[in-house]
Amino acid sequence: MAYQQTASSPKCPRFLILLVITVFCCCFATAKTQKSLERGASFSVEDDSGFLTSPDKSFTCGFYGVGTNAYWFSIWFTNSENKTLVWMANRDRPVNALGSRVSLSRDGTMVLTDVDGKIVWESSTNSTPTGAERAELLNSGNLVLKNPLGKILWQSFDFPTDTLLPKQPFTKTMKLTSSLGRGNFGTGYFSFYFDNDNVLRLIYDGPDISSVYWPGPGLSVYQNGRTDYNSSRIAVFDEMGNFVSSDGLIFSASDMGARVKRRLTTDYDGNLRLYSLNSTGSWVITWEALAQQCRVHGICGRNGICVYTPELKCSCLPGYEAVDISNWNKGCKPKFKPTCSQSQRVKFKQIQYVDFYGFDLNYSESTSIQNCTKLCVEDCRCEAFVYRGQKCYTKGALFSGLRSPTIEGSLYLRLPEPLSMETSPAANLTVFNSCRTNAVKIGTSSMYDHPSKTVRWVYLYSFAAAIGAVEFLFILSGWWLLFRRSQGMSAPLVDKYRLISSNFRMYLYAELKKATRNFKEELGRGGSGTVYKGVLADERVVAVKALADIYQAEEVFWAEVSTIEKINHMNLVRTWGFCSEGKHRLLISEYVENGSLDKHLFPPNFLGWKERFKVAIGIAKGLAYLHHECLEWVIHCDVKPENILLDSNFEPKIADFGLAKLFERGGLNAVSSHIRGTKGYMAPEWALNLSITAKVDVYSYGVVLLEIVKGIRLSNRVVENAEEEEAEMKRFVRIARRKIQCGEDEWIEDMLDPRLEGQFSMNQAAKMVEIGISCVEEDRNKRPTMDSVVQMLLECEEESNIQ
Ligand SMILES: *[C@@H]1O[C@H](CO)[C@@H](O)[C@H](O)[C@H]1NC(C)=O
Ligand SMILES: *[C@@H]1O[C@H](CO)[C@@H](O)[C@H](O)[C@H]1NC(C)=O
Ligand SMILES: *[C@@H]1O[C@H](CO)[C@@H](O)[C@H](O)[C@H]1NC(C)=O
Ligand SMILES: *[C@@H]1O[C@H](CO)[C@@H](O)[C@H](O)[C@H]1NC(C)=O
Ligand SMILES: *[C@@H]1O[C@H](CO)[C@@H](O)[C@H](O)[C@H]1NC(C)=O
Ligand SMILES: CC(=O)N[C@H]1CO[C@H](CO)[C@@H](O)[C@@H]1O
Repeated sequence: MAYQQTASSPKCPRFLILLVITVFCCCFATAKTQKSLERGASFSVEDDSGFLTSPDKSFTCGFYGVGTNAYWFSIWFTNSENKTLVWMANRDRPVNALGSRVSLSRDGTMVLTDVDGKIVWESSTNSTPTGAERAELLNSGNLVLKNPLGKILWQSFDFPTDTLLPKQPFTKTMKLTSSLGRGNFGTGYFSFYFDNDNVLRLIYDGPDISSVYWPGPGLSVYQNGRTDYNSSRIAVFDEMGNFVSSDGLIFSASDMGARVKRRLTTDYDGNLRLYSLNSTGSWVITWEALAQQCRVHGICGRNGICVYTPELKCSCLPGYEAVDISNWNKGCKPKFKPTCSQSQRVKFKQIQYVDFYGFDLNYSESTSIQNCTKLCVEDCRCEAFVYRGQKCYTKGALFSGLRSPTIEGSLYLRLPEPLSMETSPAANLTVFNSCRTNAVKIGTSSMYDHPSKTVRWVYLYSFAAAIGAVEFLFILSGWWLLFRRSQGMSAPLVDKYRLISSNFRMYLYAELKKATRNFKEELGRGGSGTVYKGVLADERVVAVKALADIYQAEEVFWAEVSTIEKINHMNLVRTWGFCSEGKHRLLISEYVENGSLDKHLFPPNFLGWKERFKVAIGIAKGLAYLHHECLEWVIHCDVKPENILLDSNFEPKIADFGLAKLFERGGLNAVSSHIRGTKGYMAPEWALNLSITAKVDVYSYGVVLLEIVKGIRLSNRVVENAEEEEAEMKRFVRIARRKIQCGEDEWIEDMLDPRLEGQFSMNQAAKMVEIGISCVEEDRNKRPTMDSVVQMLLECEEESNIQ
């Protein structure tokens, strides 16, 4: 509708119509070429989107529309590809398309009204004298209100939004505040401003936190090349592209020189950039405050991690999910209930190359990771800790997360124990307490070991110390309802342990003493302790392993126990419970009648084909469970015939799992430099110092599988004779490969245990050799997963034509 009120006269309609038309034409004609808006005049959205232009036409002032019904009274570069806004009157409150208008009122105030007549914005402030006669848009992009003498009474330059233009002074009262996002003009979270100490800074001022991120927050004002003594707090950049500030910040556009249109903008991604407009109307960055975009704080919100690839990407920490995918500033929320209750246990996930800025609860130097973990476990506020070069930073909140290969150390994220393993695209995870060192041997396998022949690199280290329980509460199932307090620890740390299920319980030392008849029948001795046979009160036959003194670190023990408690599979030795009393640390597991595989397979003993196949598939299933299904992904790290026990039906049960530590190259050095496993069964990556994945078990399984087929020890366990024996496995693989390639008939018979005397399934044997060979590939990427091994073996399980 036209903005001038016409007197309505029902008596002369013709005249009226004529008048209206005249007025309309007049209006449109002037609107397009208008250089100023006079007092008393107004302009509506429907008239035209732009109603004021600067004399050189480089800037336009008017209504900037998005969609059909949202308009902002603003100033933009006329010649930029997409009208680039440099100033907005009402960034947080767009007006309607119909009936919204800007007017220079009688008292000389510029007023923006919405369709309902509500004032959305006005130029006057308490200090602004009224009486402006006209509004003009200058060549500099400054919208000014002038009095009849040409004196500027108000100017948009005094109220910047996110952009500073050449010659626009930037003072202590101003802020360049980013918009919310591309095409979302609302007030965002990032601001460029003069801080209280006279220094120009960039701050993230979000819904949860505020954090200064530029210049370098870790450095002093002087280290950042600034000064704080000049309190004039003024900065300006000239038409050549030189920026000079009273705090010593000086920079120039890379295309320094006159005649270029420039702007300095706090972008919605939190970076401050200087842009130049090129001849095709595109903006070219000629300077920016932060070279590394992820150094901007708050960009991925709380619990978010920023990755620069070189595109910026946000992702959530494992166990967390995005609050609003379209607005990462909102960050991520936990998928678990973040409580610190007694019933909740915690575990820590190591995330490499990640750091979070600030919010340190405690900082300590030269601390062990165990102590650092303990510090975090003890403090309910602690959400994670960063451990870097013996320095420990516990974090009360996780903001401004950043992932970069240059970051040393790791973040250890505190998560409630029942949370299952999540893989996050941003973070390569290491499960904290699975696949641990063999500091504590659990299970029954070692009783079958010959310690003299077994090469073990035992070391005492465990991340698990983490969980570091000191005091704990236990309710024994059934009748034995009683509380126990573990000994040998000092601080009250309890609460992290939930009640142990009825299938898994804590035993009293006296009970075990009785069950084993005072540890009378010794089944075996291993590096970590001695195993005794026992019969519990409920007549279950058990193997009781008394752990050697050296392995009695309470935290380690607890972590071990909590890991294996959950593991339950028919091809894995079941652990029934444990005992932790005074100096005694014992583990109670099922007694497996037939002893270990090596006792049955290798000469002078002999195992029939049916049993061999059953054992092969059973081990594969057990490992597949550990690798793929187990709640906590576990790598065994020491698969060998001695660790495979056979029950009365020759069903195999893997022992000694849940002990290895998942080694992570570049992780904690103390860990990665150690090797465990048994020579001959160890994958090459152990020696190559590569990261350890589940594929090390696949390799060991391959060796065992080939031994099952051949019926002799292909691997070497006799150290002094290493090379020769090692060669035997290699020779076997080489010959088998050649025979397969040449398509020799009957090749398989040469590869088999001659003692079988033809009593075997050709297909099964061929499949087992093929799988075995692929499992022992040097390149671990060529090895199959245990899941696929199970599949392949199942395909020929029904084989009945024993020849
Ligand atoms: C202009 O807008 C179009 C469509 O929104 C967009 O694809 C293009 O990248 C924009 N150009 C610039 C220079 O921002
Ligand atoms: C403070 O900075 C302003 C602007 O850069 C400069 O003009 C002035 O000389 C400085 N004052 C002192 C005492 O250095
Ligand atoms: C202007 O900048 C755009 C985007 O950077 C670029 O594609 C274009 O080639 C430039 N034009 C000129 C004339 O430099
Ligand atoms: C860990 O803490 C214990 C007890 O608080 C202390 O005795 C020990 O020295 C600490 N270890 C390290 C490496 O800081
Ligand atoms: C994370 O894992 C992927 C795939 O396993 C690998 O390509 C990438 O390099 C790893 N990144 C880091 C930082 O370890
Ligand atoms: C070891 C250490 O510095 N502990 C401190 C951690 O923070 C709490 C409270 O903030 C202090 O009380 C501890 O002394």
